[in-house]
Amino acid sequence: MVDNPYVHSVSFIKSAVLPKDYPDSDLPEIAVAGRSNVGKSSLINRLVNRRRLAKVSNTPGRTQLLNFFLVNDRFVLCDLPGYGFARVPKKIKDGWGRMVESYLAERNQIKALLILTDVRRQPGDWEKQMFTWASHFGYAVIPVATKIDKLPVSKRKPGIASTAKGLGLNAKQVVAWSAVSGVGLEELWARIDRVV
Ligand SMILES: Nc1nc2c(ncn2[C@@H]2O[C@H](COP(=O)(O)OP(=O)(O)OP(=O)(O)O)[C@@H](O)[C@H]2O)c(=O)[nH]1
Ligand SMILES: [Mg+2]
Repeated sequence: MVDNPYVHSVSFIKSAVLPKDYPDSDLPEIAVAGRSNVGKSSLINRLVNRRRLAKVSNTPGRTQLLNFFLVNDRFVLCDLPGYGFARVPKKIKDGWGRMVESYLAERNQIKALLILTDVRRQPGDWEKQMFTWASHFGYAVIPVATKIDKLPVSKRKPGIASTAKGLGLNAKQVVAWSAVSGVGLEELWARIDRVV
């Protein structure tokens, strides 16, 4: 991948499920949340300019642990497992809820939650739940509409507007994003800079 002016170093720290296994760090942390297959791992890779740092898959439910990455020796990104993959057994789904909820509740260094929604789908109760959790725990929210490249250019603005409306926001608050074309990269870095 070509050089990305925002990144000078990045590394995988570790995976974890339980709080006792979270990395020992007091750097500001940013969590990446969204439904399964929405493009969380792809967003991380594009953001830090690495093809295969976070595992990307066509099979939803690929990321099943909390994965932590150190960026620019300045902040930590946490790739959360996707919510709501239909073929995952109920027991694992309940486990997902507990894992993510205890992470959000106990990880004091979280500064912001990136909430991803596919621009082609209306945000639902789950996304609203994440907004509620974020404000409950006092985290900034950075809403991101992913896969904008999948819409023809003429449908992009309306797509963002409808995502924003579904989240109770105005269009300017939502970052239009494509991990394929790099749309949104500058905007997302600016928002991250503001919180870390
Ligand atoms: N066209 C397009 N495809 C994307 C984009 N982002 C992700 N994808 C594709 O969407 C699929 C899922 O991407 P992932 O990044 O693995 O999604 P995820 O949210 O991490 O998925 P889980 O870990 O299963 O929750 C892959 O086939 C990606 O190549 C994007 O911006 N544009
Ligand atoms: Mg993933």
